[in-house]
Amino acid sequence: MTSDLFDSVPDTGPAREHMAEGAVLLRGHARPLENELIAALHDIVAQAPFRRMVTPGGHQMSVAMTNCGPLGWTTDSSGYRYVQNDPETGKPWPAMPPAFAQLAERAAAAAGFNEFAPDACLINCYEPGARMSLHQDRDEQDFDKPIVSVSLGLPAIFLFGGLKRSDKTRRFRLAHGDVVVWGGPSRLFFHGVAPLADGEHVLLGRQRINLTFRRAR
Ligand code: MD3
Ligand code: FE
Repeated sequence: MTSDLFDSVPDTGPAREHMAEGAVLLRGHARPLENELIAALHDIVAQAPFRRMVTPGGHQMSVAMTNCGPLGWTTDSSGYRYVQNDPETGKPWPAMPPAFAQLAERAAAAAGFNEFAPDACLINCYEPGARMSLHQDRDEQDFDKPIVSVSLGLPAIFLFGGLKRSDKTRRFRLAHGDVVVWGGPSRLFFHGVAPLADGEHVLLGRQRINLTFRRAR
């Protein structure tokens, strides 16, 4: 009777997926920590609210951002850079919660990158329709260090290309609790996020949060 329910193919796939050389998707890896991560996120946002930054080209981003940790990524009309203080408040960025740093370090190690010690965590907030156009992350000093990302809330379609902007992109669905480690050759691959589809997440409502852990200096 109900056996078709149990026979259906899960939409999640294997727990660990190889995306490209150096890029590993750990599905659901952050789920055991979801409540701790979301509580810490609320504290961070109370001190350093999400804001939509302006690119050097003069466009306001659809994604709202904030940071925690010793350094935070920012952009304005004069360029992209990492800074110690929140330009909106003049205060240092909120501290990186131990649960954040530990998750990033352990995920990096699981992907073969030992002793990853992030000094920056960029926090992206997507509402329905928000997107991130194809780009490379090149504002960090050492491209041998990976970037670790943690997706929370609504699922997104992640676009993953190659070293050239014109390389074809593949699509990956990133859902709540998914962790990705981007190192090795994939560290400089072009990537982006398709416009977020509307929906309602049980813990986070109509939004997607992405934590990206970096070693900036
Ligand atoms: C792949 N964020 O913040 S996941 C970004 O979902 C960014 O918010 C997306 O791209 C997001 O820069 C994508 C994080 C990510 C970060 C760096 C990468 C993916 C990457 C560097 C190389 C390849
Ligand atoms: Fe990026």
